[in-house]
Amino acid sequence: MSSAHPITENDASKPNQLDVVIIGAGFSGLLALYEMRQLGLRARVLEAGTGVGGVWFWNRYPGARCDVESVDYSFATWPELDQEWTWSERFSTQPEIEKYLNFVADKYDLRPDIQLETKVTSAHFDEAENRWAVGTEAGEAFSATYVIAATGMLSEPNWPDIKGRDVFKGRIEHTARWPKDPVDLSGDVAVIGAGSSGIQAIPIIAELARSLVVFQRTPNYAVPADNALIPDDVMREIKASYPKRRQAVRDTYFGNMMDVNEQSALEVSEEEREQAFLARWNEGSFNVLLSFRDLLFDPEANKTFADFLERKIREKVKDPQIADELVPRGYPAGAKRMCVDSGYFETFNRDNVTLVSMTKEPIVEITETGIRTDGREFEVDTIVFATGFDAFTGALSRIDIRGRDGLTLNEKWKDGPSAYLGLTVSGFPNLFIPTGPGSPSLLSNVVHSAEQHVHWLTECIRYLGENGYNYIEPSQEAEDEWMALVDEIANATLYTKAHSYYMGENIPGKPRMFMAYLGGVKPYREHTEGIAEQGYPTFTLRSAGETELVGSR
Ligand code: NA7
Repeated sequence: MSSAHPITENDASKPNQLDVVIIGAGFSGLLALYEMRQLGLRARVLEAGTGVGGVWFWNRYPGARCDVESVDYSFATWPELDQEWTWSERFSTQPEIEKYLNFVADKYDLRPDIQLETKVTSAHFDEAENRWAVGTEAGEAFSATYVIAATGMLSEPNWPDIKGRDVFKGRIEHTARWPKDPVDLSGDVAVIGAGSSGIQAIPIIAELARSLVVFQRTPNYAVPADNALIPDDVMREIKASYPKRRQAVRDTYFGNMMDVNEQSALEVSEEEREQAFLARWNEGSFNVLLSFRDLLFDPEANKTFADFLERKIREKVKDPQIADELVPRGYPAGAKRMCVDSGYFETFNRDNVTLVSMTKEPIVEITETGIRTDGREFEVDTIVFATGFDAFTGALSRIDIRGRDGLTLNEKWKDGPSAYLGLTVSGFPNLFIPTGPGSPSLLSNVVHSAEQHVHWLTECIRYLGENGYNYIEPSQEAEDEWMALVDEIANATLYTKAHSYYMGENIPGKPRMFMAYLGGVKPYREHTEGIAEQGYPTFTLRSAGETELVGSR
């Protein structure tokens, strides 16, 4: 597939002079490396971790697993990989996903161009040179025409500012930075946070620990995963029809095989509604969210859904007072990220588990021996922060990114992130941000969306090369229009009615805005492909002259 491209002169004495620097070795980064090589470009992945996997490298806490079905939460790029790899469970565990990504790295011989333990700290665009200067924590310097910031939207852990964290004499871990060596959870354990990570970890920690105390700020809606091993014959059938399945997923709303019931929740009888919810509930995972078309649009329809979910919590939790604490209130069901659980609510029936509702009993401080609330003191050996991420912008904001005229990305995004198509940024030429803010990203099957972005940017870089260009930057006008559309679509839904990380609200001081495109992966793909087909009319394309057209490597 090699073709003539403006690539960096291949000078063996300058190994860090590249065509493309890719930051991060998760799903996006690995695929981007493969694709850049297919274009004949010299690319290197710089990855902070000691292994590949991105979010699936770092999030190795007990119970970590995906909650989109593995057969869809995987690369569609390589039909041969679909046949070769066999998922064991409907929702695979972190070790299996990490193994898969390592398998991909080996199968496509990606490792020679992946530099581990390399934390990128700066990326400055030099307009005269038409190159990005990329710096690392260890002081290494790289130079590249293009930067693909495959840093992930859930990669920078949120460490809330709770007084006394540094005085605690026991062990503190964060779900998003869980160590590779085993963590002894047999003693008294506290978990702070009850989002997806907490909800996955808590049932398992409860079984391991002598005692577990869960500090919950906002109760979350959770639906059962209904996880199971995938029987051999089912996997055979999936493999036989994989090409069709992969194709079908492209035309869905969320990028997975779930379909929306086009009825309104309000147009059916109460009994029919209950049956519809139950049928989807029994299918497991997010299916129940799509029981009716208007659950995330109409407050009244949403109320029927919230009531159903509340009944389910009360069925599972024996103590009505504890159930009461676990029932979410004050925001539409599904407007915060729905969690997918395996025995979460039932965990609160155990004698060794205590729930502390932080709205009533806030944490005052962490002490040398545990956690003190304004009413009690809990002595623990281990504190687990399951407090999530500085989502969408956290990883990028910690890199000193400077575009044209020295403009920093943090300055540009001080009122909230703005990215044309959620992938490129005006003022920051030749920078691509797979699954970036303003794209379907975390509001879709993120692996599907990562792949779509990487394929799109690969076609874009190919087009540039084939037409003698090496500079691309979206217009500010197009970017503004795009972000207005993202906002308009979000405001037509109930997503903006909850305090959530989608809105930046889990991080004090972060601008409040909905950070994903909610129009669905199919319209998004069609729109972005249309722009490519028209020759990128909303971008400035040019040749910066400096890099020579020297052909493929
Ligand atoms: P989430 O979903 O952001 O959950 C974090 C949890 O931590 C949530 O319950 C938060 O409560 C809680 N939290 C955050 N800050 C605090 C403070 N200061 N005090 C107490 N509790 C706090 O992150 P996860 O890691 O669980 O899941 C992230 C994604 O990973 C998930 O959506 C999937 O895509 C996989 P809050 O709700 O903010 O009141």
